[in-house]
Amino acid sequence: MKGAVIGCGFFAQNQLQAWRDITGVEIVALCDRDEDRLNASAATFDVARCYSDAAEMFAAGGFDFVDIATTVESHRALVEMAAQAGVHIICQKPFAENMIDARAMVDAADAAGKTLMVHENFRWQSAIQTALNVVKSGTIGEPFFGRVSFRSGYDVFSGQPYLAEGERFIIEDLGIHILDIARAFFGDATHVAATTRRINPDIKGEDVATMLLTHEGGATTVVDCSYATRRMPETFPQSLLEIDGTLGTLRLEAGYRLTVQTDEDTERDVSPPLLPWAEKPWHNIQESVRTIQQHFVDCIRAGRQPETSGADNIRTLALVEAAYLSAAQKRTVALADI
Ligand code: NAD
Ligand code: 89V
Repeated sequence: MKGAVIGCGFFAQNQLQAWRDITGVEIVALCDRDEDRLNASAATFDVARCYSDAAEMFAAGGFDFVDIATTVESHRALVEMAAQAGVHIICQKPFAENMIDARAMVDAADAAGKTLMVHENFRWQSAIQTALNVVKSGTIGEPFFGRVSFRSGYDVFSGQPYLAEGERFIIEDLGIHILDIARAFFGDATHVAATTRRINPDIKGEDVATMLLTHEGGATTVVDCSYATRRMPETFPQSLLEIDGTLGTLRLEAGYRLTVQTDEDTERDVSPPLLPWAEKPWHNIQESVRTIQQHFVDCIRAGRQPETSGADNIRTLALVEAAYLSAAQKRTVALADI
């Protein structure tokens, strides 16, 4: 399978590393408007075809899928271009700037008969997958309460300076992953109530968000995110879990410690492996990049819809929109109204 990557920035380096690990995949073309970044990635990953204009790259063709690793404002145009060109698409989160764009992107891929998957990788982290398997096995019974928590003081702005500049920050960039994890465990939500705060005076958007979700099955979850939490040991980029079920409880605690309490108590270390190209503390995220990209390829080969397809991710994006609306209007928001 031949692929092309658009966007050779901060995070694409992980995606390019992961593509090298996937059997039967070759990245044959790269595109970035920034020539320095384009040339540096082409040299590191030994890719001969380089473009500064995505339209030119699609016109030249010669690949089966495109990996869109740019920031959100370019996603709709690039997804539509890719659908027109008749290639499968994997697109970074946040999927779109708004629901109208997201729906148009899904429609474009459907009309072309091509797979569209969102690179929503946090649910693919191995610790989260292990916890999901425990819950799915029924060990703790019917889950009725959850907390998915990400609290950190890590400086994300040095690697991703644009995160300090947007009107929106933590819900759109990080909360989107944490909300998606809540969906993976508890299914879709019907209502959201949220509060937001900005603690760091040097950024424009909110860096603290607390969201209360009512799920279709009746469960309640608390999804809380902060980049203003100074705590040692620093847990970036771990998502911590508290899940209470009718037969027991599951906790994923700092340091990747998974405890399951039922009639029997178990505790295990579910630390992610450190891939040869990965670096702590990002190794948790980096491993999930390889897993989600493998999932994309497996789904195309088998003719299946990916778990985190565009159509699925619209429902995570709706939670983001609902949380911002709830915080702005200080009221509970029904997902049906988004
Ligand atoms: P970045 O700004 O470092 O890189 C983006 C690159 O895309 C830039 O080099 C830019 O020149 C290029 N670009 C933008 N629009 C383009 C266009 N139309 N044509 C060609 N090139 C274009 O950004 P980043 O930090 O790498 O983030 C990229 C995306 O990855 C964001 O959506 C971000 O939210 C996401 N991200 C995801 C994770 C994760 O774990 N899933 C982690 C970090 C970032
Ligand atoms: O995953 C992300 O989107 C990143 C980070 C983990 C730093 O929030 O932006």
